[in-house]
Amino acid sequence: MSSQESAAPQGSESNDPLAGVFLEDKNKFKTCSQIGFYRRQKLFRPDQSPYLAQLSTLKVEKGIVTFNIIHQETKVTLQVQVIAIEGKILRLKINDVLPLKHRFEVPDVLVKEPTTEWLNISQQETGSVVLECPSASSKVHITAQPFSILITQEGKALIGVNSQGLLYFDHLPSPPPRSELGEKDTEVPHHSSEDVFGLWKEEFENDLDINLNGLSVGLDFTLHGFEYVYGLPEHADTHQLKTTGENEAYRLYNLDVFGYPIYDKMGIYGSVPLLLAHKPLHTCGIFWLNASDTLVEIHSKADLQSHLRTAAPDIRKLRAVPNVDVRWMSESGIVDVFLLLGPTPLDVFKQYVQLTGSQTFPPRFSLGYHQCRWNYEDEADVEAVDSGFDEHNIPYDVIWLDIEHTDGKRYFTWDQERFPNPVKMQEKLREKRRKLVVISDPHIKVDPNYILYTEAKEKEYFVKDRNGRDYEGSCWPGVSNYLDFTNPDAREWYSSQFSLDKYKNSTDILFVWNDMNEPAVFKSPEGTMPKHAVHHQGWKHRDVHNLYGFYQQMSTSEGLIRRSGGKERPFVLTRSFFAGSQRYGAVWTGDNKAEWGYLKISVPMLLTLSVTGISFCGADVGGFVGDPDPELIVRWYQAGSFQPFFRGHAMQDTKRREPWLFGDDNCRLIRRAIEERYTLLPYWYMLFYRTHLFAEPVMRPLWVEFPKCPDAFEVENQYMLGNALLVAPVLDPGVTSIDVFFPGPGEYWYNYRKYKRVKGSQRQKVDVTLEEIPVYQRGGSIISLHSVTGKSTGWMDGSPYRLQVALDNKGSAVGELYIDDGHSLKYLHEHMFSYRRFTFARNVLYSRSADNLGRYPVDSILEKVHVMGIKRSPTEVTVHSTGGERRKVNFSYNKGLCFLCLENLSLGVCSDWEIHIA
Ligand code: NBV
Repeated sequence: MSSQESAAPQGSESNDPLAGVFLEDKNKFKTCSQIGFYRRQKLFRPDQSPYLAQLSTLKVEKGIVTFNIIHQETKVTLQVQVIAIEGKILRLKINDVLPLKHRFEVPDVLVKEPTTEWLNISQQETGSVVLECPSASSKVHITAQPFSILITQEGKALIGVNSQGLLYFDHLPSPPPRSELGEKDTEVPHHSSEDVFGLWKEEFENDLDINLNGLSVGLDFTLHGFEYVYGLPEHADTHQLKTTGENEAYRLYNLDVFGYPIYDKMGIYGSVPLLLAHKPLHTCGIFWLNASDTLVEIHSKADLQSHLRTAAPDIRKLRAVPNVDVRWMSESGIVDVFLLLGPTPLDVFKQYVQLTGSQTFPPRFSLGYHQCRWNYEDEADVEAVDSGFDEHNIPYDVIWLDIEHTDGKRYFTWDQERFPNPVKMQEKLREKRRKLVVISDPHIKVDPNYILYTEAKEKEYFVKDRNGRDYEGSCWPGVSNYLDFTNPDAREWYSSQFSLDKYKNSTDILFVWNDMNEPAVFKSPEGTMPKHAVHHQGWKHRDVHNLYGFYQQMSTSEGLIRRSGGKERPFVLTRSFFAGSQRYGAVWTGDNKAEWGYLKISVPMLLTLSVTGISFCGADVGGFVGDPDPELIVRWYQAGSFQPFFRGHAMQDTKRREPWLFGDDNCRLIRRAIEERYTLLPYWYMLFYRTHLFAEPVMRPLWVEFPKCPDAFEVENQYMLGNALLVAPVLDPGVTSIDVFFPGPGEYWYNYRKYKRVKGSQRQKVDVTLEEIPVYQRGGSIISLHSVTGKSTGWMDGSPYRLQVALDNKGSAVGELYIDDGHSLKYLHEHMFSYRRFTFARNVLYSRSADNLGRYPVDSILEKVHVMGIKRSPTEVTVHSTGGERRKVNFSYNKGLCFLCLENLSLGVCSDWEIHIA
């Protein structure tokens, strides 16, 4: 079926398999009160914890502390483990002592089994034990009755665990018999009481989900002295997490929500169960390693003094206000939680990355502009769009093909009528050093003539239904089976499909886009796979749901690496993700709309992804659903140009929107926005290298760069790119000025394009025109830029550089530049890179190596240096190169702006030299 038939408009006939697919209807998704484990856990009231720690069972083995806790009514015993991990991380695991059934423990997300450190018993009394973790300068206070834990640092309360007594652990057996619930099945337990509250079954959209194993878990945490919490993507909501109301929670459940509502806590495409808490002198994090449906409640400044009355006296006096209380509830699995103790934001990012891995270092082309549409119809269309960019002198790097390029939505194939000669098409793109990205979804058409289907079926690589047959769902190709990416063999097999000999008509300039991998299933409850579907080793879909997209992207990215014989960096975009997805590529925020509200919310959404490890993220420029007016699209290009993943995309049946279709003036503005991206590419590339190496997010909320400045904690319409650029996108129509907050007492900020200085720690009304969005460079930074742009990033290889130096109030600045071949893994295996540091101090600009291991030969030229903040006109400027050579340099100086401009420098951008300003 072609897409023209498949893109059913709203309200189409109900016998149409796609009816309702494009319907924006929140009722298609569960609210908290429609979720059984939520209802069960909410019966539990705070301050009545039934658990008692049996401290006599406490033992320390290889630094790991283990003890039992007992449910005083049911007498069920659980085991608690407290583990100190190098780098100031504490891990807490709670699991059955004698399991009737093993619970799912999330595999493959942690990059390795964490290295443990020593925990000692420092104090033991009746009813309490204090453990000391010298490496994290913290103590763990365990109270027996009721069971709770308090982490302190330097004598101050930091994180309380179960301090509200909400530890929840479903024990087996407990629910009523299946016969009473109306379904025959093979799962375990027996019980006689009635399911009066509907606690063990959910009826939703004609699906009866009976979860008699009911392995739900939950726990509460108190963040002492904290007011600001962030994280927990993905929600179309503010960056700062808000207090949740009655029957409300942030849901982490990966769902395909077409045209998702904004300012909403419902779960959308991906999940990272990481929450960050910040106050002026401390940042910490809670990483809840659980891949099942998860709900998180947040309450601030709750008065919890009452339960502390029962705590040991030394704990009571440690209490600080204000507090944030966070309650996690998950449908299955165990309690496995990592407390990242900080204390700085960067420390927390490092701690998280140490556990889950860092952002993969992307090939340079992927930092350029991407042009996508559902769909570029055929080869002629691709060629026309590609040359349109050249005709209008707009740089771009990648053209994308959506589902219609395939033969009937059979991925890894081509529609032979529309794309009769894909290799030739790719070769033409290659000539301009451009690339192609094609889509590859996880559903596989049930078709005995489709080799992918027959092979996967024979090898048993599909997810099963509860009756043991291959699970069938409906998606783009019609009836489909779903690859079981949780099976390592299936992943390996899927990876191998990307090899050039298997994937017919693919070339090495073809990269991949994984869509619909929540997974999306039409006409199924919540548009996804039923929770009772069965995966590898018998795990239920409910256990692994949030991992599905993570695994597909893992397998795709490994496939692309293998295709190149282990030599090239892959590029894979995914819609669904989990903790650790940063290791495999980029993420985008799915089906947004061509409305100002969606442009506005793209900023907090991307900031949240960025602080939870996923630096390479972006939102569809222009908005996917609907038609943007010219002002909106211009503003969106200007914003997108300063966001990490920069792709224009549009839904089928929207008006064509290549930049030149908006008239000459708007086309000029869009060109300008894209050119600014290409000019700044050296800075972007360096930021990605640093996020890969040092875990620093590329796009940063102001609180990360100004952690001591409370005025910055709530700002989410501006952000920093690295530590040097402050970006204030225009997010509303028709405005002639915007309010910009310049953070940091003592900081200098310089207009990025016009060099005028503004002092920090103030708000200013800044005039704006449609020409550009306000961007400022921070005093004390040096950024590297290209001085000219070209057709594509590859085209600009070796093009000249310019340094933009912004002096701080001491007349100093520092910045870095990273260069390599832009695509291979040689930077990693052969030190084929050049990493440079530029320092400006006492009127001398130095160029030195930042890493002497680098041995990549660079012959690019540094053409210009611009210095902002030079207080008087120099009398002479000289260049000193290695080997003692000295020469004078021409300069111009603008007194009003304190701006010095050096041109025609002709210095090796990666050589050692000094520029002396006398
Ligand atoms: O493959 C078609 C679209 C794609 O263009 C979009 O980017 C994805 O988010 N896809 C969703 C499926 C259909 C959405 C209505």
